[in-house]
Amino acid sequence: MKLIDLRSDTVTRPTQEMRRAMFEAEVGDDVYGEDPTVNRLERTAAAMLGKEAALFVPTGTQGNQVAILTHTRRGDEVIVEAESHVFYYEVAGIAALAGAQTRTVAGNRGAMEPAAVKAAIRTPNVHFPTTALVCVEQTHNRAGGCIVPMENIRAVAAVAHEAGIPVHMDGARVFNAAVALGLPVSEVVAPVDSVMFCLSKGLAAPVGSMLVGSAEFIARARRNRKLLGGGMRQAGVLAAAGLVALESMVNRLAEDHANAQTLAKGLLAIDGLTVDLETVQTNMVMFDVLDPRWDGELLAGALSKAGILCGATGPRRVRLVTHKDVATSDIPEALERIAAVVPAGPGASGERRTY
Ligand code: TLP
Repeated sequence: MKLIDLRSDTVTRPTQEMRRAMFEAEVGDDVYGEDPTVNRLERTAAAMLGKEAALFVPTGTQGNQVAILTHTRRGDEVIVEAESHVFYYEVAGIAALAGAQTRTVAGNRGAMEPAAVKAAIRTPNVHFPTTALVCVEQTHNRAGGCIVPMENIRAVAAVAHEAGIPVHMDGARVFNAAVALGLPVSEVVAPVDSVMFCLSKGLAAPVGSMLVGSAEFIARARRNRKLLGGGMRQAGVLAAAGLVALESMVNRLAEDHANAQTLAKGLLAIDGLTVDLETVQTNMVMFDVLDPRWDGELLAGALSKAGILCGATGPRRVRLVTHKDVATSDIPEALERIAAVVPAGPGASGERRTY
């Protein structure tokens, strides 16, 4: 049985072109600033995003945490959306690494009300922490890959900037947003001060993310990357794949978005499942199981046994992610298998799967 891996776009494997570029990469010691391929990747990323400088980091999590560490001091407060990756999935790094406290603001499909962000900003008071940073996420993972509207990001950034507070964007999938919006990525990130984006998700590089911002910010971030153990040496072998990702893998994200649409519409036609089609905007599909015999983890476990790898993201919710290693022709096959599993019920094995 062919496995159709819809767990995440993180599972994408490097292309032949990436492997060739990695094999041929010119390298040096990047901690000394001497790796020409890393330097080229950092210049390319900064130019594409319209910011002054960039830093190559091993993971998206480290990129976000380096950014937060660089923007804050111990005892500061960081405003985060309540379902954001930096808050939900980064092992409490904001507390454990930056020593900062989080203040969550509820979002609507990832979008925080600017008025709620304004209300959450601390005024000077001997009792209060200092609000040092506002974080936004684009696209929003737990909202199902929704695009946070540009006017919302602009309004949230305006509220923060009026109070002299910088804004960091977790843009792990910001290129998905740019492609779906038909905008240059520089425009999507223009309102914010720093951005982390991943090379290793839909763009299919094997490893790596970028942190982008002002030259002064990136110089300080470089020290914090070293502090967190992210100063890599001949990292050009990895950066080479990242350059191919930026040069040749961005436009094809539209195929993943089209596949997600087909998948979502097919799921909606299966009895016992529901999907809010309005939330299917990029390469993710979140569906809910209504059939009371199932819950999200049980269904994700049964689907995975049927060769549709996926995970639960809520009590009744399963996430499917399209990416370059899922072909358009895999979608009808996936739907057929899902349509066979759901009416059959969970059976005895009771295997559970989150992600
Ligand atoms: N997300 C992963 C899991 O960690 C949940 C996934 O499969 O979606 N920001 C966002 C919005 C992300 O979705 C992720 C990864 C990261 C940051 C972290 O990136 P990595 O995995 O490179 O540390």
